[in-house]
Amino acid sequence: MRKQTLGEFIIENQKQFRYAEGELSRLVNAIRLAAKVVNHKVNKAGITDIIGESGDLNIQGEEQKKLDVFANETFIKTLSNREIICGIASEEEEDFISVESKTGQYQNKYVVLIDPLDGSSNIDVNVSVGTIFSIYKRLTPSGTPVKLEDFLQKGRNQVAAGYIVYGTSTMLVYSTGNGVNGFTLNPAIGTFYLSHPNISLPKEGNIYSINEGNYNHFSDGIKRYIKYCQKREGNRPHTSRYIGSLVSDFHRNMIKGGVYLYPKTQKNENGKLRLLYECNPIAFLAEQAGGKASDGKQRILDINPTQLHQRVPFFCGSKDMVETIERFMEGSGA
Ligand code: P6P
Repeated sequence: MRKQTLGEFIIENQKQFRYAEGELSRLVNAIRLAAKVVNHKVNKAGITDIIGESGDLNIQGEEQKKLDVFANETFIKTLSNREIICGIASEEEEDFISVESKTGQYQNKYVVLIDPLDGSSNIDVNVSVGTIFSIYKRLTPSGTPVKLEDFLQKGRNQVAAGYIVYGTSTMLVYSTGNGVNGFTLNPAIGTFYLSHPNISLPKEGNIYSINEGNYNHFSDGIKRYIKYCQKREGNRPHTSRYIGSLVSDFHRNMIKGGVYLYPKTQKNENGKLRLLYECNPIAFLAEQAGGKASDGKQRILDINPTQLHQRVPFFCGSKDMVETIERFMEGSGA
């Protein structure tokens, strides 16, 4: 039986979208288009001059690779030209961007936060990378320029979130609050097909993803958890898998079960991952699929943001595994 396309899925599920006047559908369609454009470039990165350093530094002070710049510009342009959003924030932009509508007003109701190309340090070594997006309704009055408060919302206010993983195949995985669905791109015809309906994140798992190179800088609780995973007692063999690309590590854990950890370290005392456009959207998807996401103490989606690019410690994936980590971090062990 032919698989449903993303376009058909959006129309069929239109009624389920909160605020279902159709803008959110158009917004997902705009993300679909931008994803195809970026995918085309990512797949050609090895044979065009776009690979490698662009010479610029992004606001994180990191070498900005040309694909980073291209992905950032593509998503901002595609999302801004569709009369859907009134503001956008990006990992690659120091400040948020107000988006006027064609009438010169700011009637559109959604704001988007994106990490346009997460894991970009992997590009030159042909390892998968991803785009992460998070969507909210604005809080400030329609018809006025957006304000920082429109972006500094708790993750539980998200109306939609998702990622694109540019891997062995390109997938768009997203949720509008009614479960998580995955769509795989058929590059021959440029169409996304529903390949992973109603993704359920296994409650248990035996894969842990962490950069063990930071071991000496982890808290005692995290060190004990890593040793617990490495102990082979009974039928509990854990496997360590770390791609160095959040979207890819999380996507695998969504399908197979497992947990991703980015604790605080001496170098990153609040962890490395960004709350607003990495942790919140991934946490939203994890919970929608039956998983869990915490900063070691509290639910990620309950954190009250204070800065656009703030970092938080991040533990996300199979519910039982996240809860085990929380117990190790409070000192009570497995
Ligand atoms: P480290 C990529 O820069 C990223 O934000 C995530 O995609 C990835 O999981 C993590 O950082 C890798 O960080 O410090 O282990 O290289």
